[in-house]
Amino acid sequence: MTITAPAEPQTATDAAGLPAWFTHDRFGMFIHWGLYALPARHEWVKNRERITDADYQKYFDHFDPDLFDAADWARRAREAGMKYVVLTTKHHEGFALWDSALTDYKATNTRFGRDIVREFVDAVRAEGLRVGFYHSLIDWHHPDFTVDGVHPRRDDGEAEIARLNEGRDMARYREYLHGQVSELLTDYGRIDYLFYDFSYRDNDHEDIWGGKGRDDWGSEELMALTKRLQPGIIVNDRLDIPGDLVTPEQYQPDKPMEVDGVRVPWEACQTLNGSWGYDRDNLNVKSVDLLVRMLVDGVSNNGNMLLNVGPTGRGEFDGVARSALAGIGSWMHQHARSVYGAGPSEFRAPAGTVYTQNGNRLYLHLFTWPFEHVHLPDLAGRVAYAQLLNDASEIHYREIPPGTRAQNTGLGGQPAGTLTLTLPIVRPDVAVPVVEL
Ligand code: H79
Repeated sequence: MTITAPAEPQTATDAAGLPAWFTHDRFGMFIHWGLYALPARHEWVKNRERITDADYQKYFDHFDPDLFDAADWARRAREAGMKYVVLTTKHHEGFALWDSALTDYKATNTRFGRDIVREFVDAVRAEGLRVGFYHSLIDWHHPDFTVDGVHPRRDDGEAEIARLNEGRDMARYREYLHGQVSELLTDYGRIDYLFYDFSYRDNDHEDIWGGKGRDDWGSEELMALTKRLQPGIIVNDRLDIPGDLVTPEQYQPDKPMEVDGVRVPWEACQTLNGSWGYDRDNLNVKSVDLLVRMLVDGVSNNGNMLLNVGPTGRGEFDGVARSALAGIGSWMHQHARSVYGAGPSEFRAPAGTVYTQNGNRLYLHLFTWPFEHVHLPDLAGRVAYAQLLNDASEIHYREIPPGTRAQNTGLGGQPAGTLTLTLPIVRPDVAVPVVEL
């Protein structure tokens, strides 16, 4: 087995104590790939459609992604402006994308026969990007993973659950879970990020709905193991114990997130069409404009965006994903400065706009394009120069100095302290125009 050279160590931490790259880089790629790419109708298909192991076996038998090219994935991530890439090493279906010694249910035992995780980490590092793993806590394949409920709810439910769980033993599953994580964090060089998914125990309503949580996963031990094998790794918050960041899913926070009144790093994971796995017939796709707005809106609220791609059963990004990534990349090419290293601003942005700030640079993102003027409260006397970011063309502005009495300035009676930009009539032809101040 070849041991891949670790990426250069990164020890600098940000205010939250996180490796600083994470809140600096802001934008990553999520990749959901597994046997569910073949049915091509959502990664939860086995559960949703109650597909038995025997019936699901055909996807294992026919898994042969001949067009898989990790270098192509990594290059498209970099060209989109993404700085880290997170791959599903195992999703809930239980299929391992690497050559795990602890199971036969793995990519290397399919017709395809290759260690996908190995090719992935090598390719991602070769593009200068950070390596992240997603690992499912849930496992619908493992014989020791206990059943939580029966569907539909029925009177003999308790007895049926007991019958289904005969011979199942979560202690043995825990050992398997920790063992597989050890393999992933030992054999693939430096890993920068780990996304565990997910706990669904309602600790406040155990009597109504138990579900699985920290005791089932052995979360404290698993977290300690993770940090011991990979010092400096960033771990998410889905082990039912606190993590290094919080991970809203397909949800866009509208303000900086806090835990116990303290601002915390967060990352919104988002899909292109609502599905994580490749979903052929789901064309409910977010536009490039919307995706860029989601990214900068997140940064303005101190968050990252982890944008998902679900490669096809042949191993490629489909046309929908490619064009979305290319569109975002062309915006990032000119506007990355308003994203990398940027965060919330103390200033109040006018309606329909979003600020991000990096040091003394303020970035005004215009989600709509006004007629000529945009009025920026409290900025009079504080701006040395203004330009459009896409082409560095100068933007003129007028100011009403703080303390000035209300007057007819020709600027619609704006309050003192307002700085008014004069924009060109024609909106720049970019997803979201940005003025740098
Ligand atoms: O991997 C992606 C999704 O497959 C996974 N997380 C992202 C990153 C995810 N899928 N669903 N969820 C997260 C939340 C779903 C919760 C529920 Fe349920 C599933 C509610 C009902 C079914 C689990 C089982 C919780 C309650 C019952």
